[in-house]
Amino acid sequence: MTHTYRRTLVTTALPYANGPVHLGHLAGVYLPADIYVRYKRLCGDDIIHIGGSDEHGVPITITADREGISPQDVVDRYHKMNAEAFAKCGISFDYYGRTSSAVHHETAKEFFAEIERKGIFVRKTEKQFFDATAGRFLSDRYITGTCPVCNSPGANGDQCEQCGTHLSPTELIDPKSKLSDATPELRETLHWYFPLGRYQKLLEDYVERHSGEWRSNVVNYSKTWLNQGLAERAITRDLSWGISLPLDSVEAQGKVLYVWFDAVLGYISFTKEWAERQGDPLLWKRYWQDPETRIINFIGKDNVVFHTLMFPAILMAWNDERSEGRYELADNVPASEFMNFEGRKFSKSRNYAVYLGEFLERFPADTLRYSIAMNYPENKDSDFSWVDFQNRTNGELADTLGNFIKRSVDFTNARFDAEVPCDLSFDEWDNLGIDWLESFCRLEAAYEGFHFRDAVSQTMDIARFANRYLTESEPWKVIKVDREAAGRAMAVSLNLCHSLALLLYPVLPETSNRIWRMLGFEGTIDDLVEPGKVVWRKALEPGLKKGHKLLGTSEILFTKIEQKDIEPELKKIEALLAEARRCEASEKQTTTTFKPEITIEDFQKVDLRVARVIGCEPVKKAAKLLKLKLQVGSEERQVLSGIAQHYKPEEMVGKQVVLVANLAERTMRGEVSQGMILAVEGEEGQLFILEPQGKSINGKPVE
Ligand code: B3M
Ligand code: ZN
Repeated sequence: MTHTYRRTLVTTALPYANGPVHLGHLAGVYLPADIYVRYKRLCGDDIIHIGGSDEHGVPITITADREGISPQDVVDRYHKMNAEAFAKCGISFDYYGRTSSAVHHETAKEFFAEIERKGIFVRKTEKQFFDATAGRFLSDRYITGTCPVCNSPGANGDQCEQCGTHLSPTELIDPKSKLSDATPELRETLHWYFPLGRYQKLLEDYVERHSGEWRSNVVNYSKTWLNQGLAERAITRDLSWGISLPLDSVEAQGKVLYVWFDAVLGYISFTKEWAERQGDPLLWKRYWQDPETRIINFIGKDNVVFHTLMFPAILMAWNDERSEGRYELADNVPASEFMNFEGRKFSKSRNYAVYLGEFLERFPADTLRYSIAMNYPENKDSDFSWVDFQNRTNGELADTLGNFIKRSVDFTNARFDAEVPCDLSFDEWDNLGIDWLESFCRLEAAYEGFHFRDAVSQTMDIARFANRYLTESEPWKVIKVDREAAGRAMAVSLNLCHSLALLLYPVLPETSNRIWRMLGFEGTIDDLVEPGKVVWRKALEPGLKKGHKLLGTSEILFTKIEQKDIEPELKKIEALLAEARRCEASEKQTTTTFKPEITIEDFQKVDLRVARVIGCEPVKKAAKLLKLKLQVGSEERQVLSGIAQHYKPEEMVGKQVVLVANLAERTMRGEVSQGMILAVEGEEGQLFILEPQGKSINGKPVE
């Protein structure tokens, strides 16, 4: 990037305030953003970090219904809990807002009204399920029924968790309202749609312009959507919780903005609230409406298209026909992959998670920040495990870093009267064995490229070097014969402590401040940062002069984690894993008992035939489905089968399969399926289709 910016605005995805944030959230979004922001602050950049709670949306009303409390109670509880956990973890937001605030409601309404005024929205009447008992329209998540693809009960109106197929509620077999258990009826309702297609070209240019710089996952997700052609998306819902439409008309009553339409605008509202708090209410405009500001949205991979397509499209609609007050689009959208936990995906619904707040009650924030940074899921999913956490804390933090700092400070306190014994020349510093300039360039490149694991491990290499230096110089022996040489070794060591305090600040802020204090500085490193002041580069030089007074005492920076400390955690994991497995097993309904007995006549009702696959293609928006064209004797059939994760379309063509030929025809995803093919499920959920062997058996019955 050749462009230089005057200031940077960092935003982090707004977690739903319907549950505590867990380590997966921290790893993917908040810690990397905080590391970046702290680094830039040390560089003297004008940078702010804006985040907050997403307090609308169906997940919140579902939690409220389940617990028998109001949605407001839910968001009050989790907003507070998450804000506190982040603070305890050292995530240094400049502002942490909430989308239930008045400023946010106004901002979102203003956007809606402006786009409505320009006539950009499309209105459409559609049929939607209505629960007559509860007197409410039902959003997708409020409807449950049997999955039309895999037949498992308890599928949601938007997706079957069992086979993963995305559904619309009308596709469910025997739909029921989750509110009352009543069978919902279809009623007409009017909704506002945002025509994303109107901005197709502009969005293509936007993504293309950044495709060399953005992460490939971000570019790929965005392009997949663009290549399919952007459709209209409903941005209103029939719900009582959310931001009501700023319209007086009867049709607008009882409707709220779709949560994603309002949530992304939260970044703007919260910047306004921050500006207000700075005593300069218009300051927010400099961060959103000035091309000289660099905007970076840190998110997880599941939020990509909302940030690279939908949010920009909303801003484009606002900017339409405007010469002033135009919003700038994000310059980068670093999306992480997922961090798993002990080899499995975090799952809130299964309670398979370690929550941030709870973790920090047991272990210090910096040890967590370090372990997570070293497992940052930058390009691929990573894993957090207790043993890895223990090893890194004990080995890298306690034995290497902590040990080095304490030995340096203690020996100086004891033998040199807590004073830096001598000055170091630049030559001496440069000849230590670290190429400072080169290291700095590499570190800076790592931070600027969002390669946080690299940045932190390079920093740790310097700590390792320092620890080795002290051990090998043996000042405790040398001092007996050559006090000056020992003093020189201590001056080097203390200056390395000074550099490390600064270099570690982005990832280990609390530790850095503690080192800073032991080195005899008043205040903290946080106090040093201010826009325009370059603190970062001070780490390049020997910053402690002869006679500089240390604090005179020392502290242990990291306590080792004993086996007994993590034993309960390991036990808990075992229990959670067992529970998750039980859940899965019962969901899969794998029974060792057989189905009830049938007669031969019953069996003969099923017409099984050998068929050959003569064509096969994927099905749009159904990640698990393949559409098969089958030759069955003289007849051709079309069958949809949930095997897309296990077989490629091209490898299916030519295979002989067993077809249930007299199954009633069914429509899913707008495609008819005339029968089903037989398959068996393997131990890890993989599917094997049955492939009868033999020549000239096509169309023959299987008996
Ligand atoms: N709350 C979804 C999520 O937490 C959503 C993010 C909003 S970012 C504006 O994954
Ligand atoms: Zn299913």
